[in-house]
Amino acid sequence: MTSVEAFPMIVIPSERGILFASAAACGVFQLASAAADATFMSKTFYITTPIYYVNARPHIGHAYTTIACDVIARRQRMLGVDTYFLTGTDEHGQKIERAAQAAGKTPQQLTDEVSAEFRALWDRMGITYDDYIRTTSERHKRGVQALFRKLRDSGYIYKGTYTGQYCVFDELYVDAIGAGAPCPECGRPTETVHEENYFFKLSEFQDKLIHLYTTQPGFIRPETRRNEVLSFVKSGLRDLSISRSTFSWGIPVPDDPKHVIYVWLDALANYITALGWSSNDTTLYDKFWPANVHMIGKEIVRFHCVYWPAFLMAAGLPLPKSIVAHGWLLFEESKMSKSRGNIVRAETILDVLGADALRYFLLREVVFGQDGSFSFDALVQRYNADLANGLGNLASRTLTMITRYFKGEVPYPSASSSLTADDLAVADAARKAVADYGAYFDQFQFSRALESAWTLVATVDKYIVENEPWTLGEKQDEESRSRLATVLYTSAEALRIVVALVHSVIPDSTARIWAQLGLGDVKTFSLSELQWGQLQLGTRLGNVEAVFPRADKSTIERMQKMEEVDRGAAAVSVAAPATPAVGEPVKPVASDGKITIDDFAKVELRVGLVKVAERVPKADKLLRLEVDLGTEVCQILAGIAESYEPEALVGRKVVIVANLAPRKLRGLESNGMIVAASPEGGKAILAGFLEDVPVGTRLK
Ligand code: ME8
Repeated sequence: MTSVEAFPMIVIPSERGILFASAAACGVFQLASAAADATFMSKTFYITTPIYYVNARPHIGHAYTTIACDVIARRQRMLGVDTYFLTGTDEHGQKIERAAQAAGKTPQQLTDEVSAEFRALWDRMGITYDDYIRTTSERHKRGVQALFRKLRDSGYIYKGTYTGQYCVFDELYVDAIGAGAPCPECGRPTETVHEENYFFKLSEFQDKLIHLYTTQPGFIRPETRRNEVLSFVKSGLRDLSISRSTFSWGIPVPDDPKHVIYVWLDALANYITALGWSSNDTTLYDKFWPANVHMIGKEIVRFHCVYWPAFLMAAGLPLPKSIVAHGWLLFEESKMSKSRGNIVRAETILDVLGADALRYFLLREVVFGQDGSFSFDALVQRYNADLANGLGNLASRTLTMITRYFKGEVPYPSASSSLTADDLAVADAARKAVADYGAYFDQFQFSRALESAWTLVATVDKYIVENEPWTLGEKQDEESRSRLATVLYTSAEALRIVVALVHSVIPDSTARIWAQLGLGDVKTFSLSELQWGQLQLGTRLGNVEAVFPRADKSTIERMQKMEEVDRGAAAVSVAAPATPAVGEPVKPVASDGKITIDDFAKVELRVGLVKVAERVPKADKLLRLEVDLGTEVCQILAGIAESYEPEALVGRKVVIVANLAPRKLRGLESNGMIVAASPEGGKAILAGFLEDVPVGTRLK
């Protein structure tokens, strides 16, 4: 095989270091110069996802962050950079403890199950993580305790008393006043916490943090998030409580095991404990820390951009180079989230269209940094337009014609002297695509990077249509054969360039097209050497077959149905817990004595919010509750005083039988019944919800 010389060999600009200006838009990534940015300028590259909570199963919001990291990690590896990619699960804290309780499991059982579910999904999607950290692992616990000691020994921790509101959903101390006051972040009722705690001297880091944000503008991206954090820190920082003592599902404070370490200190430390910081083997830490990119969703910016750098500064450790916050995936107009119940599972899309379709859609459709809506219609439309009709069609027609007209061998193009303006324009478009793609990519502007690759696809399509290789193929004269060879060579070479560029985004399908081009394993290709004209003449094509079959209308309905069935199954398991109420034994039902749906409908089960809870004098087992049902507040007497402290119930959402006839207990009227499980010989466990649900909602 000879390398092509017919096209003038112009050295293309390096993929990195191209000056580049982009439109300023809210939440969109923008830096004046990729060259000035340290994020991609190291010999090694370390990228992390958030570690996901295990109180509910994964959805495409989690997949979005994980895919973005995977795409970057794969590209770094293709550029020859020694890369480490970390993901994992966040398994401690009150939220997980309660979720386990509600599911009738131990926290360890729940975390084992859900963590495995996340990992299995990433494996199924071909996510190329190098390590999967779980915060319940011994290596992590040891590292967190070492960090706590280090902060304490450096004089940044003291003991005090915290009285105030805590949002269990966000695991966040908040400035709100009064029991049940709404959390300023998520609007859910907060709980009053009065505890002796360890405090971290966050207030001492205000000036240092402001200095960090102003001297390293790339530390927080995009710009809008940096500005938000800057004004938050400028408004003043208070010391932060970093331990809890009213529950036990966490890592014990060294030398004071009555306390567990605040879940965010525990979780953030994963980024260094996974690398073996402070362990016997710090090879990975020495090689990869500081991280190049912590990728996160915008709702956890404060933890990553304020608390985390402050902890690291206090411990005398280097800071990550960049924290990159993307926007939210919305579904049915609001943030896709387990608590709202409006999630879409990745599995549905994987089953029907495959992982590449999901990866491409999320990065192409959503402007990274901004919120973006997900819909099955848009997914299928993009898939058909860009993958089936775009790249897929370009590949199949180019490769099929080479097979038909040149017996499956890449043909010789004409000598450079006889290249037409059309031929040269395609080569120029390819060079531009390589340069633009790299520059946009390094700015985290994935949708624009992909747009520039697809501009090349469109250019080649137009070139093929205008040069009609199928007409040339009918002729046998030398001139037509030579022209046909040039057109097909040019098309195949442009195809090769697109495939190499977008391999990290759609790895499976591009690996197949690469093999069909007769180029072997795309993983071994070095992206930093990508140039026009490298396709070797005489390369024998592999087996040519369609990579993206067209999706018809029924595909949308199929996916919607799959999600409906799944949601229905989840709803049934919530609505039918078959849990007898405490102190209200359910009459035994004969095994053949099934009830009808109408019988069940007579019981009005509603979501209630406990506003007041107190002991009933001289009644050891009874609590008096005032429960908000949305339309009224009712008084309920519940036999759960041996299972719950009254303070722990205020602000909690419970299931109430709302249409029970009133009755008197200890002289007090009880209007309704609270639903709980009563395991044999154990304490009562209140029925609850993993997702947030509005007060008053009927269970049916
Ligand atoms: O916050 N759109 O875990 P988490 C986009 N354990 N991204 C979304 C999303 C959506 N609708 N929903 C979730 C935690 N994500 C902590 C993190 S890190 C030390 C501890 C993604 O399970 C996004 O990355 O609530 C978001 O930040 C993360 O999942 C939150 O996951």
